[in-house]
Amino acid sequence: MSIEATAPAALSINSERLWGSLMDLAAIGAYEDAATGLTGINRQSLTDEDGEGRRLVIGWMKDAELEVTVDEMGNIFGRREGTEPDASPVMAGSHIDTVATAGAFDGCLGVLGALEVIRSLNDAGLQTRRPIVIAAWTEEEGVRFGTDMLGSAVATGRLSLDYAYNLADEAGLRFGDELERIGFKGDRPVLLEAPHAYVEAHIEQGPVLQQRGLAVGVVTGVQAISWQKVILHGRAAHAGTTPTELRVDAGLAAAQIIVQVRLMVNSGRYGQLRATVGHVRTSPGLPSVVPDLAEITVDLRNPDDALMAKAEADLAAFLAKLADSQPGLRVEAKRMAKTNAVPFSEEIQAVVETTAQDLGYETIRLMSGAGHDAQEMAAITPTAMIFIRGQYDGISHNPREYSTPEDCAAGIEVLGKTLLKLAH
Ligand code: HGY
Ligand code: MN
Ligand code: MN
Repeated sequence: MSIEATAPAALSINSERLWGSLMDLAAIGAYEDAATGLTGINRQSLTDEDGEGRRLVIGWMKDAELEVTVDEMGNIFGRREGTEPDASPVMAGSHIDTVATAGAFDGCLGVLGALEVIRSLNDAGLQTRRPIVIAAWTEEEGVRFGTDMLGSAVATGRLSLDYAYNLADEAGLRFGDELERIGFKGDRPVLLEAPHAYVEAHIEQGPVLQQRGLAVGVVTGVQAISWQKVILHGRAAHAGTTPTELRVDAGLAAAQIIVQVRLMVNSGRYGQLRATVGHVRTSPGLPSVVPDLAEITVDLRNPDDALMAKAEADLAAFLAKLADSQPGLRVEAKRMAKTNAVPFSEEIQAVVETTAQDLGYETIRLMSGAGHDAQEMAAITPTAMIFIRGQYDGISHNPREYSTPEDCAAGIEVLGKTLLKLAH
């Protein structure tokens, strides 16, 4: 498929307006973060706060004269008509749901940046041949219902609507019911017709651009992701009277797994494997009771699919052996999420790169350590991403996440000019 890349007309991003929208959205779900002393954001998907954020963004989309639709997964689309309405649209977007300890930029910069491009096109009275559609995808983070990129994965056919509707959060609330409860179970059919191209702007969430002194980066793809929940069943017993040899200590088994995944990373046998046990819960959670239940999550990341498969297989073998280490211990592993490494379109990367350079931004190409909706869109259309420099070593999933107004404007200017080229 040919990517028309012609010089775009003049487009100027309103940096203050972009920053104002980012801060207004960040106010929804804001909380005082004790760990950092900063204001964090907790706007997890399908909560009341998410509903409020969605309604705010939809209001802005309508103010920008976009035709707004909501699909069966609650994915929100805003369409700006082109001079050729039948031409397949150029899409841009990201997500506005957050982890529980978020900053103001992860996902939101991509959605509000795409909205700023629309606002700037309106200001300039610019028409594009192709329609432009901006998207806010549901449950990208996956931290509430346990599967990341959920909305975009169903829209592109990787996961089913039924699978998504039946996911439940820690309190047992079903995704489908929560979607209905906040009023975002839309009637637009969820399976998305392939657009002409998809471009996502996102804060880098890593240290590379800051280390290189660059505002903008061209993303080559996303590494593989594996999430699993491991549940360890032991036997509750008195912490004082029970001899060690009679114990079936679920907490000990959990600790052994936490150490084992770090030993795997350090072994070098799995390439650039990264491993995180982010959630640890023991029950009954009392100082004088040997835990009979432990639940942990294991997040593995690897740019190499084969080495990811090797890591998963070796971890599974370790879990099987672990059960023998304490007679009576039962080990249960449940798949939460799994995506292979995804390369982005060379053509779209080239359009982003030349656009940035024509605007005077030096760029590098880099792989994404984090998952993004763009990796789902890459299955149905030529796709790439624009990374925007984060400060403080690019910390993210933390209230310290920060990008400057200048860098945000730079990245969204590149997004705008890229969309103009693709929609020409
Ligand atoms: O976990 C991730 O990589 C993304 O933030 N959902
Ligand atoms: Mn994100
Ligand atoms: Mn995230």
